[in-house]
Amino acid sequence: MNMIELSKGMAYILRHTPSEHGLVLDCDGWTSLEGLLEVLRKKKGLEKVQKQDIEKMIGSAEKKRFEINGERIRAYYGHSTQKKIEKKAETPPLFLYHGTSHTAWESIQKEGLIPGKRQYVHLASKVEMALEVGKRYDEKPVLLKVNAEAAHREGILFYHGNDFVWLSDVVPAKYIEEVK
Ligand code: HQG
Repeated sequence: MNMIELSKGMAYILRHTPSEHGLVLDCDGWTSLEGLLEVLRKKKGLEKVQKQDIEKMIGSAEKKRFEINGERIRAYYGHSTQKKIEKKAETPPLFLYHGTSHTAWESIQKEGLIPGKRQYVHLASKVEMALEVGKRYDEKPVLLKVNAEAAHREGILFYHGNDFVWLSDVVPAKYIEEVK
């Protein structure tokens, strides 16, 4: 079984299209693991997928994207569903990073980082990770450094995605600088 296909299929369903697939997410993003397996089994190449395959994929993935708890499963971050996933606000590290394109940077300087289609802005606690995200848009991405401590102190909320991904609502431009 192709683990990348499995991970991508799960991300698409759990982050963006649960209801189109007959799944209901609760306010923390949890849904039925058995329900998800039934949906995945309709996809080419995933007809025989079992809970163990998902566990193996999660265990071997470089990035923690999903979490299983008993008979339930959820995506840690990335959601674009209408009903907002509730996150508990937490104290962020001093600085967080974001990799993006030069075009996006032009408007980020004016309006700050905005969630766009997703429910939250996604930030990385590690430079390398932000650069990797940015490379999806630009061979030489713009690396942005967010003064998370100052933003947090002045009332901007930050939430935990996974160990390396932090989430936020709009981050005003005054807390963001380009790392050259
Ligand atoms: C940009 C991956 C114009 C923003 C990663 C980004 C991440 C603006 C794009 C997760 C803007 C949104 C999410 C503004 C922000 N004007 N553009 N004011 N503010 N943008 O895909 O952060 O591998 O929704 O810079 O690791 O790229 O899938 O967000 O370029 O954690 O698990 O709008 O996806 O995780 O793009 O990536 P996205 P993202 P996975």
